[in-house]
Amino acid sequence: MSQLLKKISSFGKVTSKEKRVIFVGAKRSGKTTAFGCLDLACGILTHQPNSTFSYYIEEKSSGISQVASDLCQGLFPEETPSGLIFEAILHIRNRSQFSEQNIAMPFCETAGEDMESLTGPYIESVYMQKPDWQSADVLNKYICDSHGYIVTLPVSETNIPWVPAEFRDTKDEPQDSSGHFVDPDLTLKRILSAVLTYKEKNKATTPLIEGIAILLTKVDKILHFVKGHGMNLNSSEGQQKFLTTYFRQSTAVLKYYGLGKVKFFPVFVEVEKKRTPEGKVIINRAENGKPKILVDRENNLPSFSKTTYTELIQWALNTF
Ligand SMILES: Nc1nc2c(ncn2[C@@H]2O[C@H](COP(=O)(O)OP(=O)(O)OP(=O)(O)O)[C@@H](O)[C@H]2O)c(=O)[nH]1
Ligand SMILES: [Mg+2]
Repeated sequence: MSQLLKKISSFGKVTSKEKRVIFVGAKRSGKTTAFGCLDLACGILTHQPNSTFSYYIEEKSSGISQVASDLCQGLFPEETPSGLIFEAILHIRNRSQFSEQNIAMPFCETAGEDMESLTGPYIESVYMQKPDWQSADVLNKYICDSHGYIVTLPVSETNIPWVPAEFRDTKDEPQDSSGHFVDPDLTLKRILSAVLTYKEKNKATTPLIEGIAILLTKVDKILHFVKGHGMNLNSSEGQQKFLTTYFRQSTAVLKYYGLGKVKFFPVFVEVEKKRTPEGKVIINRAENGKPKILVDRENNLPSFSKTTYTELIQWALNTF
């Protein structure tokens, strides 16, 4: 680099303030798995030749950095204990000669029921505010005063009637604390409504939402059938049709934000399957009863939607 260029870059380097993009979703919607996949995708991007990208993980719960290596071993993460607020913050950075961009992505461990009690005060009327309003307020501000959101919506038999039989006996469906199935669409709608209500009430002080990503998780369950239902998830019409059919309530709130700001990312890890002599497809399971993940031993990676995760990181860097 010439002396002149060195001088310019040391004076003129634009370092953006760290933007905050919160990662939220219902319990069992695949957040921790998505975190592990993002960790792996970040690693891939970091190690590309001449890469300007780097990242680090701020651990908030012990074991979170284990997730990526567990996925490489074919194992899904353990259930995140309820009561934690953030399990990790993923910090990503793109540093070129003249600019530097920093984004923090806190993984909000708001198992559905926690999130509802925390965001409740902003949904209910002033006459029905909960006693924990004060503590909820701090968290609400942290969540609501963010520049963007990545929200997980899982493919689930609760929403999509044609999820194939082998995926119907799993224990991975979204549930509340008493074991009742919950509709991930409804949970997400509540989270989005709470953020929206907060932003409307605090227009002068809270940052505008610059982007929202919908991470449709567990897409491997329907990957081979979705086109047959007239919904090509790689086309924007197909995505629209899919979302408005199966995630009606969340999509309605997102429309209010302006769908132009919303980007859709279908993601998955692939699970091991086998066919019985009778022709029935069954999923191989680990000792803890969770499905086993298909592993690409050659590259020491799980079989997952690598390209889409890379696109998600690019989207974050281009949007914030
Ligand atoms: N088939 C399939 N199953 C998945 C995928 N991602 C997650 N799962 C299943 O969903 C379960 C829950 O995923 P997690 O990543 O733990 O979800 P979470 O949102 O962190 O859940 P909690 O921490 O319990 O709130 C896993 O144990 C798997 O059984 C996927 O891409 N494909
Ligand atoms: Mg989790």
